[in-house]
Amino acid sequence: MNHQMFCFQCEQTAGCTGCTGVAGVCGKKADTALLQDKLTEALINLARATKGKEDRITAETDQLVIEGLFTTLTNVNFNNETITQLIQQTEAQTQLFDAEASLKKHFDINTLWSADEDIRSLKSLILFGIRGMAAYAYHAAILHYTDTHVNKFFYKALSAIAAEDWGMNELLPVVLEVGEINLQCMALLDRANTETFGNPVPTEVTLTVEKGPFIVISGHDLYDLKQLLAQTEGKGIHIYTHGEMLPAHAYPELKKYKHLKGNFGTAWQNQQKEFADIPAPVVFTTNCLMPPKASYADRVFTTEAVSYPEIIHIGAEKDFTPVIQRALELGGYPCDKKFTGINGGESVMTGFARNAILSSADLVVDAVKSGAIKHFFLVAGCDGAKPQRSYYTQFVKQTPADSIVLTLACGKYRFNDLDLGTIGGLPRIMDMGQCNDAYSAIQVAAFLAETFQCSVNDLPLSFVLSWYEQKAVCILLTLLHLGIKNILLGPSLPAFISPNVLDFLAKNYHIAPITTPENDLRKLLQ
Ligand code: SF4
Ligand code: SF3
Repeated sequence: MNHQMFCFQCEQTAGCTGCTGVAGVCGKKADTALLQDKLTEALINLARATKGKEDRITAETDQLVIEGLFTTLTNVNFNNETITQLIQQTEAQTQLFDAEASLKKHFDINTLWSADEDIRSLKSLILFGIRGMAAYAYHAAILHYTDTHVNKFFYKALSAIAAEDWGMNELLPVVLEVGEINLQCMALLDRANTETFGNPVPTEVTLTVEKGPFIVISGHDLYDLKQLLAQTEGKGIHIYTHGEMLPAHAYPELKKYKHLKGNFGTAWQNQQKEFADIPAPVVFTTNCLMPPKASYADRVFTTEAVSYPEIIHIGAEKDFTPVIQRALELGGYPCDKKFTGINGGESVMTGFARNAILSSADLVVDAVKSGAIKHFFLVAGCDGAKPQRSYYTQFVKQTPADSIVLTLACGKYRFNDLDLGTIGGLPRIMDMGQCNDAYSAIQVAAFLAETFQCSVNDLPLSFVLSWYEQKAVCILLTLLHLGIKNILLGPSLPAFISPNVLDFLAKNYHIAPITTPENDLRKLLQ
């Protein structure tokens, strides 16, 4: 492999095969990609060095592994300086377990990229899956929720990537175990979020921005939003969510802040256009950060694992003063400014997480029994730039009037501003939250299966998923671990799935690519 870089971990990878030139489609430059590879190698070496010395692993070691993995997720960190620091810290930790580690043969990630395609495929599923899971573990840890099972598994999975003589038989169980442990990790984050901020309640969120200074906050980290809300209270600054932060409006401990006003913009891939001329700063707490254009780079701030060269980073002390000052300087719009979603809607609903839906369980069950609800669709996952993604808008528009669309993650911006009406008081589109709230969807599916005494696969419930980055990979593995069949996946299949692995998934789980909304709906409603 003589490429300047090699990365194929996300859906927009060049030519649907791999980013290999001077920069990836996401804007990650070759030198940054090489440093991320080096960080991954260092994490694998650390995991191997802990073997037999697990009792010496500390909270600091766990945190480093989690942060290191999260840092290499798509659209998180473009900063060579912070990645280099993480490599150094990881190497120093490795020395604590194995002083001679530097003398021994290091794992070389190129052996992974150039391995037999099925081995490369399975090991990539493990690596990308744990990168996604690490993001969830990171958010939970910020709220002081950790799980030893989850943390231990990172070392096992990292070591599996380096296992030299492992074939399909050894690697496949680890792939499914990523899904199993990710379910525990999403449960942990669900507990962290709901015990800290309360159970989400259905909430209408306006897309209009009121006049005056405001701050836009993006990403998945609710703790960051809470700090920002507390620090801006009474300062005449309004707060608007963006992207995956939208479901924050539904949490009682966040919605109680009157200056948490609404949601700005749509999904991540539109940020370079949507942020170009806003008179306000934007804070990125996680993915998806795109390289900021010069037109708005001086208004962007990062925090936690997110970083970009020359962009101001808010450190662990969470002092948002520079953001607040920028908001006051910029001053916001002179009068209220109306925005709409991609279908022209002026507001969106969120907050239909497990607790909200299950507390209306009687309504749901009665509507199913009476035939008022004949089908559920989970149309969920990431958004992205490919034009084929309009499939998801068309699909939702064409779902029959006696069906419910459950959704989560940023792919919902394709249709969450549509008004599809209600069934027996329940809105036909219900936003369950962020990607990690796939946990809520799993709980609701399990409840329905128990109520109707059948398996989830026998419910009138179809999974129509969209993927972009590695969180979607770990969630998909969780669904496979749960034995969920007949998932439709788009807009295209991952480049790292080899034909044999795809064949295995198709035979055992009947997973298939999306086709057209008309075809797929016909098939799913049969
Ligand atoms: Fe390419 Fe995606 Fe990797 Fe970026 S993260 S370099 S777009 S495969
Ligand atoms: Fe979106 Fe980046 Fe995946 Fe959490 S914000 S779902 S793409």
